[in-house]
Amino acid sequence: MPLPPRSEARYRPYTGAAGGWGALRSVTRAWLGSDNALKNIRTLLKTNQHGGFDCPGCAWGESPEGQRVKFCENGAKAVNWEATRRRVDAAFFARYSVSQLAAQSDYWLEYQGRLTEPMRYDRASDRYLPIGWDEAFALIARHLKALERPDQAEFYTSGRASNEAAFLYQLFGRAFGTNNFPDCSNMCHEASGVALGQSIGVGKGTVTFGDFEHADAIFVLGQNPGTNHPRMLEPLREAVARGAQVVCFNPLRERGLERFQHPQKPLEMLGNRNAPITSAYFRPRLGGDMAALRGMAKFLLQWEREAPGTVFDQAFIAEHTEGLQAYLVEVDATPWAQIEAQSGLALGEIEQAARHYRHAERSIICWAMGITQHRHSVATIREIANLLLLRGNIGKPGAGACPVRGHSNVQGDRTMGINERPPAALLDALERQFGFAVPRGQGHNTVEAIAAMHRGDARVFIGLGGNFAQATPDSQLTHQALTRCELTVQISTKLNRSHLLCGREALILPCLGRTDIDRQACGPQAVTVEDSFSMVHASFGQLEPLSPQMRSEPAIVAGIAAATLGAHPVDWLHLVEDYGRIRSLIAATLPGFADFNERLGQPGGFYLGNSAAERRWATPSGRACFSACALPQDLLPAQVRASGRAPDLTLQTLRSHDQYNTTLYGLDDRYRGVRGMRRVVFVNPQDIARLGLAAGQQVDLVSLWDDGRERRVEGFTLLAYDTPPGQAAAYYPETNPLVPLQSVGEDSHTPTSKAIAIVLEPSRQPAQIQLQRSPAA
Ligand SMILES: Nc1nc2c(c(=O)[nH]1)N[C@H]1C(S)=C(S)[C@@H](COP(=O)(O)OP(=O)(O)OC[C@H]3O[C@@H](n4cnc5c(=O)[nH]c(N)nc54)[C@H](O)[C@@H]3O)O[C@H]1N2
Ligand SMILES: Nc1nc2c(c(=O)[nH]1)N[C@H]1C(S)=C(S)[C@@H](COP(=O)(O)OP(=O)(O)OC[C@H]3O[C@@H](n4cnc5c(=O)[nH]c(N)nc54)[C@H](O)[C@@H]3O)O[C@H]1N2
Ligand SMILES: [Mo]
Repeated sequence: MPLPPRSEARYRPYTGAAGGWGALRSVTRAWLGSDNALKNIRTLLKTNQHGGFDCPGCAWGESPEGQRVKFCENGAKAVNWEATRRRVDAAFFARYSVSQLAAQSDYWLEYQGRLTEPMRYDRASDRYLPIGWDEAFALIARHLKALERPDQAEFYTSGRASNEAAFLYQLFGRAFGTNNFPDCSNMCHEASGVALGQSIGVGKGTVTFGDFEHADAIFVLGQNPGTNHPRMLEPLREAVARGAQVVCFNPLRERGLERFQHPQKPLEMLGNRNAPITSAYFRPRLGGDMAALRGMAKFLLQWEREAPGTVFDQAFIAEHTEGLQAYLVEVDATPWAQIEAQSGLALGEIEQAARHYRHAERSIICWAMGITQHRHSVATIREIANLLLLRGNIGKPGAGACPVRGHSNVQGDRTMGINERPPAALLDALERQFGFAVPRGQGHNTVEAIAAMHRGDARVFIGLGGNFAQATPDSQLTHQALTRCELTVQISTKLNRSHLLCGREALILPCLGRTDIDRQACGPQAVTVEDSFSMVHASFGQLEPLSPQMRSEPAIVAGIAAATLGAHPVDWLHLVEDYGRIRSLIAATLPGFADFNERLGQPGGFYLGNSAAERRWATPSGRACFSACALPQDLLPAQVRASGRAPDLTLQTLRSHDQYNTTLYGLDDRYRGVRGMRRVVFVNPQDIARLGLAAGQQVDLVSLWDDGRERRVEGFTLLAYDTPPGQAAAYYPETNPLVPLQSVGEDSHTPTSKAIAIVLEPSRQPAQIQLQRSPAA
């Protein structure tokens, strides 16, 4: 049984810079362990290059001038992980029953290699057996056609799917008759899309890469770029070097945000001149950002009243916005005491942040999951927009809103119409182009899809990538939901837990990844993706696929569609012979894609444009809208209070340095000092003492929610960590069983993965690790 290499469990605070030798060591280890080392080094050099492939890591964009080497530590790990030679084939599945596989860890499952043949679950032997592609498509068609209503099918998408695959997938789902498109963005930046749509009329970021070179201040809220968007550290560092302010809001002192060494500049590493990144670092309570931002607005208002016309951009406000007066009334009505208590920051700190904002002519505000995964995330992001509007910081160079996206094409998938609440304009365009009626009702988002499958209302689940079982909240309930389906289909590159939670019937359909050469009838194909800056560019796979049995995502979607819909106005199989044909349809249907195929030739791709960045406001009133929203009365939802127990702590679930979402590359979290383990919970030493516990002890985490279910994860090692009192952290996905399905963001329906009320209980298991000196708070 191939076992991933594992370091001994250890915890020792990290003192180095981010990047640097540690990053280089880690990449080298990944290469040597990949069994494909030389090839992968050549492959890496093609990452994000013109004529190469788009990094399957994060959605950060490229500098238009272009550096020579364009990958980072975690991009290198992602490429290596995909480009393995290990295979999960028929022989593998003959060795292990599904129950035996289910007993393995998530880490072990993905480590086994690439899925190389289509497989069908055989309930009698509890094993996956090989199946031909045509037979697999026919099986799916049979199940879909047997449904009473098209809305009994769920079409999930993860954000690695290319534009071409996503466009075909949504077209097929709608031709079949449903808008049930749950997707990973429901768990990710949904709140950003909703809030920005309401405030400025477009649900995307307004900045491009070049804006980072002109900003006087860059705010980074609820984001850990050192791990999750390492290529962002360079523009941040350059900003500081030219005298701009980088201001962070994060309850944890994230190493990557404090100091950074460029691993691609060896001389700098030798000289050990690690560059500071932040000029100011504030540590709010979990969910406290809205209060902190409101406090900043209150200071700005006070200063504007003291010297009218010097703080607010009155000309911009008059020409472009509405709702200022109502907003200022709300700002005045928000008590300082509530701001201080809810933000967890001292007024002096908020004042300092407000000063940085006031003194910057041009500010960018960036954010990620620390902002979007709360109950009041939409209101918080609207408060970010309020602050930007007060100083005219949208639609001028060096300024704007920057929700930093996660998956490399999550933004593009939405642009392509993966949307359970599709705008009428999209549906109209599809009907005009294709001549069939599309469903107009709302479909299911991720949380609604789980509930529907759990009730038995939805009976077929198809996953275009991702790991639905582990990425979603309330794992126990979600796992039941999947197993209650008639059919579950996973279109995947690697084995994961979603393949082991089979419906009555189940299929694994192995697909090509970003690094693989994709050959169709008309020759090798490129796919396209859109980054966080709305730049669309082509990606060409570079490696010979491990098996001729693997198919591309567009080819798989077309195969399912052709088998299900039969004679149809869309000739699915013809389209995938040459992806240029799919792009022509995209160009004919979606705004911004005119001459799509022709424009792909441009190095760096092309800019889709953003109406707000041009100060055109696609809101009902045609103006940018201030929102006048009170702070939440209480950060704890009523169902926690109704549980009858007082929480010990609020828990956020986050990523380690060695993971990509549910994919674990290793068990280390270098910048937080953790090695060889993941079942750990970071708690402030004062809290550990207050709760009568000891660092190193094993504890169970139990979440509080008044619905009669117990949600518990067992055997976590308690680590004393520098986190603000009351605010704990632990890794996702191990803690997903704790997130109640009903605990979602208002208007965004995003699981509140960054604020879970928990109690700690001593575990029955003995401690597993030797603790070395733990950091003081
Ligand atoms: N290597 C790697 N890269 C990735 C990913 C990966 O797993 N691995 N995932 C990709 C995806 S899909 C996404 S969405 C992004 C995620 O990128 P991030 O959003 O950076 O991911 P998280 O690990 O969830 O980190 C959340 C950060 O927000 C802070 N935080 C938590 N709650 C709060 C809060 O209430 N207020 C404030 N101010 N801060 C808070 C946490 O301390 C942490 O630093 O990364 C993408 N890139
Ligand atoms: N508690 C908690 N839960 C969270 C989060 C959190 O912070 N805390 N974050 C949320 C966020 S931001 C997100 S985006 C979701 C992520 O949710 P998902 O996107 O569903 O999950 P991933 O872990 O990225 O999916 C990994 C799997 O994708 C498949 N895969 C990889 N590359 C490809 C490819 O090119 N094509 C295909 N077809 N398959 C591929 C592999 O089989 C791999 O096992 O999780 C969410 N869940
Ligand atoms: Mo994400």
